[in-house]
Amino acid sequence: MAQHRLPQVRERSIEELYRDDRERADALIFGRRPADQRDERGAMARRGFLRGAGLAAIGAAVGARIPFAGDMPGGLVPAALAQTPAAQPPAAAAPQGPRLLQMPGKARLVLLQERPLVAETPEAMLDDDTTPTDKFYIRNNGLIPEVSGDRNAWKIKIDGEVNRPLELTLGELKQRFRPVTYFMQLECGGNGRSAFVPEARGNQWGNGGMGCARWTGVRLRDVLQAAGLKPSAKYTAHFGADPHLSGATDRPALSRGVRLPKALEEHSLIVFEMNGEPLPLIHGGPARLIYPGWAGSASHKWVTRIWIRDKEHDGPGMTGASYRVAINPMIPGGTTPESNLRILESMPVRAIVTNPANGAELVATAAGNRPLRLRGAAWAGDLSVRSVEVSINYGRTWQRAQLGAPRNRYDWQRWTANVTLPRTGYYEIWCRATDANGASQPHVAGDWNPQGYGANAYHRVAVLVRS
Ligand SMILES: Nc1nc2c(c(=O)[nH]1)N[C@H]1C(S)=C(S)[C@@H](COP(=O)(O)O)O[C@H]1N2
Ligand SMILES: [Mo]
Repeated sequence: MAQHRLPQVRERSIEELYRDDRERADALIFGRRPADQRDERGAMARRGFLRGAGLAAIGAAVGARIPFAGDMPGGLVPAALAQTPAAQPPAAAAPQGPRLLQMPGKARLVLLQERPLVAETPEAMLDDDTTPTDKFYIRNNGLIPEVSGDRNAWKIKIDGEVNRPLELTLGELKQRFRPVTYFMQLECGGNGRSAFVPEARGNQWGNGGMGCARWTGVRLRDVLQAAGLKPSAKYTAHFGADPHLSGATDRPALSRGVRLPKALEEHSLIVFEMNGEPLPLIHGGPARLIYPGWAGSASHKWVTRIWIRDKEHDGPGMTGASYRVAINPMIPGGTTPESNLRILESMPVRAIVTNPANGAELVATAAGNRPLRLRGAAWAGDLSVRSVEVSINYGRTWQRAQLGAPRNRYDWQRWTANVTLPRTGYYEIWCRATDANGASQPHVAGDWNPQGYGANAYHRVAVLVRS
């Protein structure tokens, strides 16, 4: 009987494939020589889908053995290639790979922009129960202000629709009002943006434009009550000390606000400590606002003035398509009248895998499989998270994770799950959360909007099990 012999193909990881021959790896996966189209390749890959690449090519790229290949949606880009640059295998990223932040007191975050300074925390760096300050993402719209001298001399003015305009130093603020401490998540409105197809304008965040720190400050509502809110008070307007990118000091880099009910919540704070230390300059010290659960742009850093207005604020970052999402769905990539856009407030539900890291290589047990304990976090803006599910077979079946309770409202919720990867090969761990209202995450980013807010597609992590 003639024996059928398959050619001996050594299985290779994506990392090896790219390290050996980047051009060929691109060609294998993308079916063309994209030397002059690498940016497009990168952009498409991050969005999670390929144009016209076959499963065979993907299999070849990831080392040919994909135990759940039959469950893989057509056109899916392997997560090993589709995640944030930092999480990609270093060899793949080498030529125009991620630039990492180099800043005293900060971890090597992924630099998304230098001016203004924007840096993202790779998901696997969000594995602590409370995000350490050095790992916390950075988002600036303008320049970093120069602050010197006594922190307690920092002044904050409250004016507008109040009976007694106040100007308080931080020292006075600490004396007059009771400090409180909460674990609260802060998330950039653009977090997840890189999942939008077509690409939406702005920093191409993965899921790491967020962190959950321990914040200490005084309640904004106590301060506003001391100033005496007039019945006409409807909205806050925030101003800070950071110069506009142009260097002009009379032009705010950003000036947003919130509806009064959010400002009066017990968790809306004027913060002066982060994780038990004086609030660092890069995170808005000496003092900043924190409105947990809402787009991070409301949480003004280096805050100097809170102007109470009788109508929706219209400062830089409040008008046009800035921090606005579509009311009725719009055609992705198209335009929509301003009347169909509303201000982004509470952020949508999201879960991330924080361990293992994307691209992890694991060794199979003697039994040929690989048990794996997954860890992650989930949060849902103003809401709590009801459940988190994980899948190892491209979403064909889902398994419920053990979900922890928040330590206080607006804390993120940590989760764990045990899975067994049945044999050697390439896998993707997918996770998704459902919020207290029953809303879950979409497979691909939905609700496209011109500046790309609120994308909360599933987080996917590539894992290779070797013998
Ligand atoms: N004064 C000022 N406050 C600001 C910003 C800014 O550019 N200037 N950026 C906002 C945005 S868009 C976000 S997401 C958060 C980021 O806070 P962090 O840099 O401490 O992570 O700060 C907000 N507060
Ligand atoms: Mo942001």
